[in-house]
Amino acid sequence: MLLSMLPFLLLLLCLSPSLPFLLPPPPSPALLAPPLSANIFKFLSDKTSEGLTQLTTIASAVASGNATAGLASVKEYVDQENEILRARVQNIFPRPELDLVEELRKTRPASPEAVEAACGTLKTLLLRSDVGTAASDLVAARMSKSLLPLLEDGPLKYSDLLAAAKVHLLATLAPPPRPPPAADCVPVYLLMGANGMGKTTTIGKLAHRLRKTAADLGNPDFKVLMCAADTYRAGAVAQLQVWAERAGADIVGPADVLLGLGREATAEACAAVKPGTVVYKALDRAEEGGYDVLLVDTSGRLSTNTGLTKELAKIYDIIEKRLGGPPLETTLVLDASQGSSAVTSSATWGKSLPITSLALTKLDGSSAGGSCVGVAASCGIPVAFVGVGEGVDDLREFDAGVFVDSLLDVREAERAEVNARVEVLRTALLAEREKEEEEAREAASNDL
Ligand SMILES: Nc1nc2c(ncn2[C@@H]2O[C@H](COP(=O)(O)OP(=O)(O)OP(=O)(O)O)[C@@H](O)[C@H]2O)c(=O)[nH]1
Ligand SMILES: [Mg+2]
Repeated sequence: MLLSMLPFLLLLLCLSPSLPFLLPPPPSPALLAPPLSANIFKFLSDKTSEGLTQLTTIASAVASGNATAGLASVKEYVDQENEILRARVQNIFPRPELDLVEELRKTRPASPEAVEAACGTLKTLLLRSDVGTAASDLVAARMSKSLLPLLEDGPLKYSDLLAAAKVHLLATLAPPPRPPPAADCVPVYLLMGANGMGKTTTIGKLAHRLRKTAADLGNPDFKVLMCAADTYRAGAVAQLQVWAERAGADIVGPADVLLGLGREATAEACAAVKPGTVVYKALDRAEEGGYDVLLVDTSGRLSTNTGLTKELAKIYDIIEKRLGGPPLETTLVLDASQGSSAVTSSATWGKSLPITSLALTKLDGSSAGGSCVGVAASCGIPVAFVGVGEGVDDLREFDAGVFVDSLLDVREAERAEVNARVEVLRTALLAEREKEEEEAREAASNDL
């Protein structure tokens, strides 16, 4: 059975976009004979219509006894798929305002006034890209402060402007300092957000990603536990169960609480179990079972619902108390198209519990990713993940560098020079900060 599944597993491996592509030695044509081709057919047809076309090519190659050509065709297909995925991720970021970028590209500021004007243009670019007023003001002001001293060496180059913008945009998107997560206990991801944002799906994708990364790093036994703390919505536990199976994770739900108490786990009884009690049970299980990570799914709620917000805070408190420190991540899951309402809800929830990261979902749709990065900047919460589809592989870590390059239209040919300038400016910035801190310390000791 296992042997007969081998080509299918190899094909899955090849199609996985984040794995380095290692084409295995071609299996014998006999192994690719039906009914295995039916399995392959199902997998590819589940993907895209291009997959279907590729399948036909492979099937014809195998039928004519040329399996190597069939596999070569798979490789080509994988390369194409990876390219599409890369483009999809790139496209989630705002399209640069090319007229403003061109204006900046042509300037060679040689005076403080010209530097101010260039920073003003950059600010307009950020505002038009929905980065938000506060963040745009801050970046433009810091940019001009970094650039003015460079005038001593002559007129500025476009790479100086880009580099200054990049340094300060990255600083704006960088995570703020926060207390370290609890040590020596299971890392917990608590996912929260309004109804239908993609919490459960993100948990499934995250579990898969964590397990796959661990396996790539040589730990195929990485154990993920999911906690089904959405006891309100009928079907929510079953939905998470499906994701647990898909991702190779275990799950604790209200039924486990009831069974632990020797009670019957009827649907009615399960719905009556408090989410906090399920979380408590999951923490027990994670500890006893030596799990590597615990992912907590919560029910959808509006930030205006004070009762449900209190309940979320209670879940957070239970975790914090049990761990002796905060969860590793308290992640607010947002549908990327819900820009302004996201700012309001994150601000409201932020008063009840510290949100440490955002997961932006549905960025594969037509929604504007830029406004959500504006949200990240205005909420002061970094984006950790982006969802780019409904599949188990469709979760990406947010790359602020790629975002900023896309926003500023940094071209391939310019990248090395810009990044070199970024390093120079960053070093100068750090030195300046250290000097300021030193001066503050001296002033404080003089006051004593
Ligand atoms: N296209 C796309 N769809 C997504 C993505 N993430 C989630 N979805 C879809 O969004 C819908 C809602 O996802 P769920 O994970 O059930 O959302 P939820 O926040 O858990 O919903 P509630 O539990 O009802 O609050 C589902 O149909 C998902 O398949 C994404 O990144 N891209
Ligand atoms: Mg859900």
